[in-house]
Amino acid sequence: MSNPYQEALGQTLIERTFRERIVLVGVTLGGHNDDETEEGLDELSLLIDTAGADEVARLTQRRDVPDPATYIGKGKVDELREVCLALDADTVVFDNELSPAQQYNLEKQLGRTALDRTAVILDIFAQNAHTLEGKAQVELAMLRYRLPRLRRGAKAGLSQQGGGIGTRGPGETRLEVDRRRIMRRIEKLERDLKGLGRTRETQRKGRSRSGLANVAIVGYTNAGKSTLLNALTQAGVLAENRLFATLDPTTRRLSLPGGEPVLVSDTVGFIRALPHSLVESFKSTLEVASAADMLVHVVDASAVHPENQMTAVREVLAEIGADSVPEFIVFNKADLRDDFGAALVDDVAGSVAVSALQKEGIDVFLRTLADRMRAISRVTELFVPYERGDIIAAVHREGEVVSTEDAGEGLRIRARLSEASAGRLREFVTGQAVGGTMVGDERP
Ligand SMILES: Nc1nc2c(ncn2[C@@H]2O[C@H](COP(=O)(O)OP(=O)(O)OP(=O)(O)O)[C@@H](O)[C@H]2O)c(=O)[nH]1
Ligand SMILES: [Mg+2]
Repeated sequence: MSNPYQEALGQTLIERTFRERIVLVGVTLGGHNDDETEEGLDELSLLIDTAGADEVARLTQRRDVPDPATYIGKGKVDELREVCLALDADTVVFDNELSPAQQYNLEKQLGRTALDRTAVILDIFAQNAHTLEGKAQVELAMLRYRLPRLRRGAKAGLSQQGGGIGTRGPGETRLEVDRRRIMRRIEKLERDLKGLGRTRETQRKGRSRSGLANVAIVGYTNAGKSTLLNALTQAGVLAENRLFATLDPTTRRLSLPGGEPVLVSDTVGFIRALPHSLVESFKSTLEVASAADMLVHVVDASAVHPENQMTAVREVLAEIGADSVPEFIVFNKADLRDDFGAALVDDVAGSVAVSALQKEGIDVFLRTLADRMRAISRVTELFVPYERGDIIAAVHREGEVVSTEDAGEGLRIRARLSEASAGRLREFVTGQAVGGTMVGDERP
C-alpha cells in the first residue's frame, strides 16, 4: 500500500521521541481566500516550531461556516484521522478557533489531542515567562482558556504524562482540580497582578517626576523590537529568531540628537488574533504602550505582507487603548530588501527604514524620532473665526486641544498638532511654543 505521507514519516522518525508530531488544519471560511489560509498555516507552523514541535502534514478545507460539532465536516474528520494514523501524529492543531465542544468532539473522534492556535500561543508564552509578573499573567491566561474546557475525566485520552503543547505551564497540576479551585486561583492571580500593577504605577510616577518622555517600541512578534533597542542603547536584551522571545518590558534611557533624553521600552510582540485571554492578562504589561508619549511601531520589511502585520498590531493597540498615542512607523530588516525599504517608506508618510541588526539607518531614525518628540511637546496657538466651524472641528480631530478661549470674533485655541496639520491650518496659526514660551507673531 503506497501512502503519500510515508516519505515524511521516514525523514522525521528520529526526532519522534523528542518533538511532538503535529498535523495542521486550516479552514477557508466564506468571504476568505485560500492564500490567507496558507499564510495562516505558515505562521502556525512557525508558532509550532517555536513551541518545540514539528509540522508533519497540513490539511485544508473550504466551508461557508464551521461545522458546529467538529469545525470541519465529517468526511474531513475521517481523512484527518487517517493522516494522523499514517504519520503517527500526536496532535492536530487548527488555525481557526475551536469552541470547547468542538475541541472535545474532535479529540473523541480522532483519539488524540486537538488544539487551536490560541493554545499554541499560550504554550509559547508559558515557556517564555520568567519574571513573577510574567508567570502570573501567563497562568491567568491559561486558566481562563481552560476553565470552559474542564470536563470530568477529560484528562483520559489526552496527552501522555508531561510534555506536549497545551499541557505545559504553571497551571498544569491544577488542571485536574475542580472549577471552584480554579476560580479561586484566578481571583488570587488577579489580585496579585493588581498589586504588581500598582508597583509599576509607582515606578512610572517616579519616572514622570524625572520629566522624561516615554517611548514604547511595539510591533509584530519577531519584527526586531529587541534588536532595535539593543542597537540604540546596548541594552543587552534577548533577541532571538523565536516568536514572543520578549515577555517582560525592558526600559532604557536614550539621548536624542539635539533633544532631551527619553525612556525607551521594549514590549511583548503582537500577532494576528492575539488570544483575548492573553491581552486581558497582559494588560499591566501592555500599559507600557498605552501610557507612552510615542509608539515606535517596528514593522518587518521582509514579511510577505507587512501591511497585514501593521493592521494586526493596530488592532491590538486599539484593544488596549493605545490607538491615540502618536505612532512612528519604522521598517526594520531593510537589509533584506533590494531597495532598503524605499518603496515601503514612500507609501507611509513619516516612516523610516533601518536595519537594526546591521545598525544601518539608525542616525535617520534617531533624528526623526527627535523631531517627532519635539512635535508632540510643541503647542500651536490658533485664532479661528467663529464662522469657521469646520476648522475648529479639524483642530479637535487632528490634534490634542490644550485650551480654548473666547477672543471676540473667534476662538483662541492652543493645541498639540503635527507639523503636517499645523501646515494645513497655517492661515489660522498665530504662534508656537515649546515648553511654554510662545514664539511667532504675537496677537494683541
Ligand atoms: N536581517 C535582519 N534580521 C534582523 C534585523 N533585526 C532583527 N533581526 C532578526 O530578527 C529576529 C527577531 O529579532 P528580535 O529583536 O528578537 O525580535 P522581537 O520583535 O523583539 O521579537 P519578540 O520579542 O519575539 O516579539 C532575530 O533573529 C534578529 O536577529 C535586521 O535588521 N535585519
Ligand atoms: Mg523581543
